[in-house]
Amino acid sequence: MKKELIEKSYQIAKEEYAALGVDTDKVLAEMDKINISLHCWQTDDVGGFEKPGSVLGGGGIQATGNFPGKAKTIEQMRSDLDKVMSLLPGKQRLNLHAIYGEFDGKLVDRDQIEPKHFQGWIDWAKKRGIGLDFNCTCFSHPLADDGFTLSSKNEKIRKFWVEHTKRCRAISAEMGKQLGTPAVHNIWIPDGMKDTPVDRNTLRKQLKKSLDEIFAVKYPKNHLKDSVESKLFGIGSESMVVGSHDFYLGYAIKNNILITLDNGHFHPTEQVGDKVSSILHFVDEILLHLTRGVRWDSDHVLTFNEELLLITQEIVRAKALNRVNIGLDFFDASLNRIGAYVIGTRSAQLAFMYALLEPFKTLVKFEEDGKNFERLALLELLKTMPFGAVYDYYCMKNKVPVGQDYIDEIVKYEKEVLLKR
Ligand code: RNT
Ligand code: ZN
Repeated sequence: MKKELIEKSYQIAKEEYAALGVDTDKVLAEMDKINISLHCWQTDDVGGFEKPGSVLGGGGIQATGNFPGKAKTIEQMRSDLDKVMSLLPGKQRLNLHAIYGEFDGKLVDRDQIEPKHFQGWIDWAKKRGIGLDFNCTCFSHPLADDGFTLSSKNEKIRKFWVEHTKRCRAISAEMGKQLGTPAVHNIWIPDGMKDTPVDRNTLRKQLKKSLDEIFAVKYPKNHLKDSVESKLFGIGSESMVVGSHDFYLGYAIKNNILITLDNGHFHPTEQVGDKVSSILHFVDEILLHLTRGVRWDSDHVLTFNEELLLITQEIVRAKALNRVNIGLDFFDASLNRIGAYVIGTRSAQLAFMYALLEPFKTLVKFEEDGKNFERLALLELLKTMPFGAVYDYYCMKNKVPVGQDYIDEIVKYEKEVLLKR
């Protein structure tokens, strides 16, 4: 797109927003504080590097499709991530799973991993001046095959996963320490039952016991932030998930840790956006897993839709941006994975920008005065305001492709790199 056109469009947008009392330059400055943590698993369908050709196994999460070009080595993954970041304005973080260590062709089981297996990633992040986040991987493993990990009644299995998760926290703390920005460590486990259970209680007691053992080790807050992620149901855990929302919300509040809100993990009529202003009264921070569920927790590529918007609007309206850690969680193997990555991350940025461009004071005044018509009318009018021009200008300022120019870049990368793998 032409520079002059982008600037001209921005000037018009700036004036239009100013008429509503919104300062677009201030919004652009705010946008720089929105650091989205890129989920590394979009590059390889949650495969990881434990052994050559690792694939996602069990756990009720699925990547479907076989688009060519999936990252098969750490080098390929890093090249993909650099490409993605070169097409995004602002600064990102990287979110790793434990299966993405540098194991040098040796089989290092999950209860044996150490910070040294992630030193390469720490150095990589340091070079780019970005932070890292981390996740224990309690799936795609023989000891997760019977459907229970941290809630297992089998002591050998439970202990194995406790050890794994403890090590993951140690690795996260090391990342945070070396990089000077706390790593968020997220715990998600697949544990649940396909058919009607009769002893939910003991399973939840086991999970609580495991978490207590895991969190008994303390780390400085500026190195590590702990978070727990619930789920309503998964494939194979339709009747009960041990780590439900009630369970983890209670645990997070009582133990002063973070709660992860994955918007694919609730009943479709439940709105994660509505939860923000409830939960933030009781926990210091939350971690988001932004995704798009189509009929179920399908982890489709994030798009700029009303569900996402409500989440970003409620965070901005509550002035809680500094208490929200933004993560993404989608993995689609049916289209160019790098393209999918950029679409989803740009959609998230756009949704935050849209929320920041809202004339909040005016809308609240309407609400307080009982002017419901005026409130709804303005909310509708905002949908056709030129926020795209503001985002384009933001991209230009950050020297990344504007508008459809990023499509050409992805197509080129597909031809020159992805299709040659
Ligand atoms: C699964 C959870 C979890 C995973 C990632 C790979 O339903 O959303 O966050 O998607 O850890
Ligand atoms: Zn998630």
